[in-house]
Amino acid sequence: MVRTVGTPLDLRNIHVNDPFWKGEMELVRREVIPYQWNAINDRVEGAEPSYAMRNFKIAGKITAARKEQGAAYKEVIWPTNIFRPIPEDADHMEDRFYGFVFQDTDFSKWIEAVGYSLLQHPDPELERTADEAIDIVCAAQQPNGYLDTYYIINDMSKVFTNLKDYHELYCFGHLTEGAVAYYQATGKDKLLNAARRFADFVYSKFGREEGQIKGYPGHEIAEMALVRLYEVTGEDRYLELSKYFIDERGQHPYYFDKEHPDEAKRHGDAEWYHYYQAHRPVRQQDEATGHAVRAVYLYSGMADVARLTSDEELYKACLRLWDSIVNRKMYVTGGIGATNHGEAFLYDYELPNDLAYSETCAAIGLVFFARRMLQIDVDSKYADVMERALYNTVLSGMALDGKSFFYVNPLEVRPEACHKDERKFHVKPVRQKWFGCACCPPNIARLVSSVGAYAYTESDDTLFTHLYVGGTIEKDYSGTKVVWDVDSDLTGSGKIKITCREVSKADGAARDMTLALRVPDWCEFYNLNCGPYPHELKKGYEYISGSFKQGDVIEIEFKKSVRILESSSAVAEDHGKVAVSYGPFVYCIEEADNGRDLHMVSVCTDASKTRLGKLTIEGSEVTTIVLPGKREKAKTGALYQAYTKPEYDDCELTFIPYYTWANRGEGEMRVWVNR
Ligand code: FUB
Ligand code: ZN
Repeated sequence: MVRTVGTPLDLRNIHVNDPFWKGEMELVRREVIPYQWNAINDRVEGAEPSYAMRNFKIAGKITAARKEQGAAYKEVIWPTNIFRPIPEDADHMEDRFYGFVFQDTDFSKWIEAVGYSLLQHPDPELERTADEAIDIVCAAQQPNGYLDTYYIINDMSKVFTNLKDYHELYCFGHLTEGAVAYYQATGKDKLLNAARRFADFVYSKFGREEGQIKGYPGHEIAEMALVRLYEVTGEDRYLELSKYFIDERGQHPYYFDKEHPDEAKRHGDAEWYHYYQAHRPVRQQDEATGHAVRAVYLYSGMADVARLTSDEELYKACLRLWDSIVNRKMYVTGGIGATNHGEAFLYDYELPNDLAYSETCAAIGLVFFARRMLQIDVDSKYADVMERALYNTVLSGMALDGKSFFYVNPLEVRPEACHKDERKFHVKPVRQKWFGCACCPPNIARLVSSVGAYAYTESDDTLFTHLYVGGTIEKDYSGTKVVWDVDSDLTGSGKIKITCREVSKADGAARDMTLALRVPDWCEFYNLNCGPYPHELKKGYEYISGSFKQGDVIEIEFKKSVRILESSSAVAEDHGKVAVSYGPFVYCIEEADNGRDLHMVSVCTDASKTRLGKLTIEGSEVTTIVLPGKREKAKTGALYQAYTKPEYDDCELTFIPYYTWANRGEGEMRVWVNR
């Protein structure tokens, strides 16, 4: 039966001190959160303004005026058919909404990251800033609970008239996620109550009853956000609404057709709306299609609802969609969404390296989906994908100094093409300070600062260790509290030591407790020392059970070796090429170490010829992989000439972890290298 076998570790019960992850979290705390605060207040010189806080302030004034003046209030109406209004001239700046229709989410993601960050690092000044921001946001809320500045400012009569494209339910979802996180971190419920009132308003408007809207979000996230709201409040209606959105999606006649009859006339009756995953009911879907971020956000919500309602059929759809992604549509870096066109999945095995989209947010969504599948079935195949996406594409999204970001994460770059070839304009050879559509950087901030909730899940009697993020963890085993010290060097030596620091039994009874330790797919050999306690390997996890005592030590060492990977022959793009990985990291070659024209080099596939090295990139020491290679001598004669046998020079190729590329200026890069 589909049911919950694990819930994410409550972030109040982990204090991260991992040598790798602590650094990433500190970057978010010190660099990203303050920068983002300036960005959402339009204080970053040279960056496109966000307008987010400004929009909330304007909406607040309007809300106050509506309340004070009642029926006498004279509505000011602005057009609601502009996806990204920008100020035409300074005189018209006042009292208009500016930015993308979903600009409110800049705040929502920021407050979510702030919540997680405060848990690891209390900061009264940041908390005060956050509280003031919350006051501004809540002041914009309508008496009926509605809270989306685009419509509050422009025209309330148009609320929920363009679910397909105008992101209201996406804004609602992000606001809810931020509110839950901030409440869980601080215990302060002002924003949570605002999110609840908004949720209650949405609940009253959507459903199968007469007069209700039979629609669903154009951009998903509300599905999983409502589940979080349900889990924190215990209110069934939020789960019910999430299930409603999931089940209504893709039903015939299409809701989006009713909303946009002109478009419906144009596209006829064929299966449509793949972009929105609304081409057919989700229970009948078996291929991941359309906009990749939307897709994985939806699948995450589906997995949540399947788990909480023991819905086998919905779970089976999740299994098929998971399989479609990870076995046919995922890059070796855990990136998804192969085309710029619609930021979307392509057909099976079509994974271009230089044209890749592989949006940072999509990899983040895949992490969300993987964790939710793990909550149903503790099988290491989910954690393997979660780790692949997290350590490679998600981290590649942020520079090593935390000051610039990738939206698109290609697997092959020739900078000239990024500048001159229109098909590749979406691929940037260096990270950008910020984006007009700034979805990715704040998404990285909220995921990195909550990594503990992905690294560990728990049941009454088991702590499931998926990612070995080092830290101190408190686990309540049905009344027996254990403090575990996880000393992890997963990204270095591969050694992990878990010490039972404290055991406090409420009732003095001996109780069996379990630690489940994942064996990563990249590890062929490991040593486990669990003292007197028995262990058993199930679905890629070592289960160690016993009545643990203070001072018990469990050690596991994952032997790392350099792995030379090839893709299925079905991936035409990677034919004749190999990729290199070491531990959780996928590697790449860069111009800075290997010169230009990386298409002319080929690498030796005998991993035993590897030499490991060290390199400091932007202040971070990384392990390099040096392999023998050959560089084909250039033939620079005519554009075409009679074939002659190629000649080669021996060379050494230096590989660096993919997430560290593009931290040394502009240059070529390749993950898949000729063999
Ligand atoms: O539409 C909102 C966000 O902007 C999406 O999730 C991203 O892909 C970007 O298009
Ligand atoms: Zn994004």
